[in-house]
Amino acid sequence: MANLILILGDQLTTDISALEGADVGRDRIVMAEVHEEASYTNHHKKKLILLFSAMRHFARQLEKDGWQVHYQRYHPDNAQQSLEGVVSSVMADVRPDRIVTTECGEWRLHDQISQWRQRLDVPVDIRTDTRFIASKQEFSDWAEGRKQLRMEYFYREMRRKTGLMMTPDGKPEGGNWNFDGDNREKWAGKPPAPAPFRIEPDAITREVIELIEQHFADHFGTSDDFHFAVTPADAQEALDYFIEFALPCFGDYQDAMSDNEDWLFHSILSPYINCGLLDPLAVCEAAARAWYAGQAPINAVEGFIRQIVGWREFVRGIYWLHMPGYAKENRLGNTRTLPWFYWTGDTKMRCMHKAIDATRRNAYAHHIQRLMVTGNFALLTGVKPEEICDWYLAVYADAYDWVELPNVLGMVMHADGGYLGSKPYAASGKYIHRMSDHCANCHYNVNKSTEPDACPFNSLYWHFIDRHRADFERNPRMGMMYRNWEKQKPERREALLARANDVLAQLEHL
Ligand code: FAD
Ligand code: DLZ
Repeated sequence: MANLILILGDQLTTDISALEGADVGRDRIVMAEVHEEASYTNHHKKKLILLFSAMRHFARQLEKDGWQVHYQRYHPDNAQQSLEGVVSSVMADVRPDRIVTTECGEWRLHDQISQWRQRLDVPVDIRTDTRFIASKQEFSDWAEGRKQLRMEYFYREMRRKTGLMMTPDGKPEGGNWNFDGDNREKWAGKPPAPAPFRIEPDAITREVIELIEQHFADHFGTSDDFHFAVTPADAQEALDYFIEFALPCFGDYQDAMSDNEDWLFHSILSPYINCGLLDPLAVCEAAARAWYAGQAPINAVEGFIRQIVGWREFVRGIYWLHMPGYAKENRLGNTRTLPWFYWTGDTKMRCMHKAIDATRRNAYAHHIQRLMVTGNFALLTGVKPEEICDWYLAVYADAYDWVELPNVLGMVMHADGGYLGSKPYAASGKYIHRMSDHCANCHYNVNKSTEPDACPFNSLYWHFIDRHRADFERNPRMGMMYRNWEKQKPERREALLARANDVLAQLEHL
């Protein structure tokens, strides 16, 4: 009898473990565009287009390869609007021996699928997702007994395991594990940033764009100028383009922000890596080859590889180690509602406007915009973690709970009490000024802190430091901030807190 193989929208590779040992002539593959998955958050229109189009292209390829694919296209009148609904209706037809699937990336769906054995009365084989370098078990073994988890140490394990940028005698190439200190240049327009890689929409993608415009018009963002890759071959071209044109400068300008360049030297590969169009290890191997061939410097290549085999694997490990409780953490006791301008970009703060507007247009903002602009602002103003997490889950083409949640709740909001990061990335406007040219064009003055036209980040920073004294005063990495705060005259401290309170009172109108 046949197996029913479920392939999810972010599992679009023939190497997916659910297909291992499958029988082309016998087994039935199920893929489905369903309302429940398309609407559990206000997904950016471009994310929906990317996933539905990539799913359709993948299903077509599977059929060409001889597989029998039951593919449900989205329609609001479909009888089945959930994955469970589609699977159970196909089961009625196929009467499979078992359901086979690869573990999914979200607790919400994982919890549902784990109950299918009882609910659908069929064995369910949930296989390890071998696209990750560390399995959930390996991460949990590594974490066992450690009081604090630090990415850097986990990253070294992953370098050893993969052999990426390692010498034959087991040492890191270049003599250091980490070249992050070299990756802090401001970008002043030179060298010019490469144009973003583009794929023009084909007939399938154009049809999906129409579908999304028709049925998801109220979702965040715009579908205009959709140019993401939607097949493995196109995503491979995007990778080749990055390696040739952007990787050489990726390290130097990794932390830079620009008023008129959305993408700078970033790879823009996360949407493809996360949905299966690119394999993360193959991406790192391509970067390493560029270093061995002398085409990119070590600070760029090591920095890039660290993001993927270090941060990406680390946040995923933390997610599965601590879900579902992790999503409810709010150790700083935040209560503020997310300001409305996160959805519109309508704010006079130039850096915020630029990051949100790029997000709205592209379903993309680079790491420093996410961390030090929109994230930093939410941290300083004390936004409720669940509201800022839902925003990040909705607005980016690469957003899935397993990667978004630890980045936002842990790295940005410090809501897990410092489990993921040793100190909050709180920063004043001076950091944004140092790393970008936004402030020159801003309504607010980054060199002022207490005046009505002062950059809001400046006073908010000190307000954050002051109100969280009990949380951070004894943190060795924060001691200097508290000493600097104490050094200021009482009148100055009072004026800073008064300005911050004014800012907080008029948050929606900044
Ligand atoms: P590059 O700058 O070119 O980096 C290369 C690759 O490294 C990325 O493609 C990505 O796969 C990986 N990477 C880098 N940093 C991280 C990280 N912190 N965690 C996991 N992977 C990383 N990444 C997502 O994939 N999905 C998310 O939903 C997501 N949400 C984030 C939210 C916040 C608040 C922050 C601070 C970071 C978030 N990240 C997320 C991580 C990172 O910002 C994005 O992976 C990166 O911006 C994607 O763009 P890129 O492909 O051009 O990355
Ligand atoms: C994110 C997403 C969306 C928007 N739509 C679908 C869908 O219609 N069908 C599907 O199988 N998967 C979709 N996904 C991905 C899932 O919601 C979920 O995030 C991942 O499968 C978790 O690994």
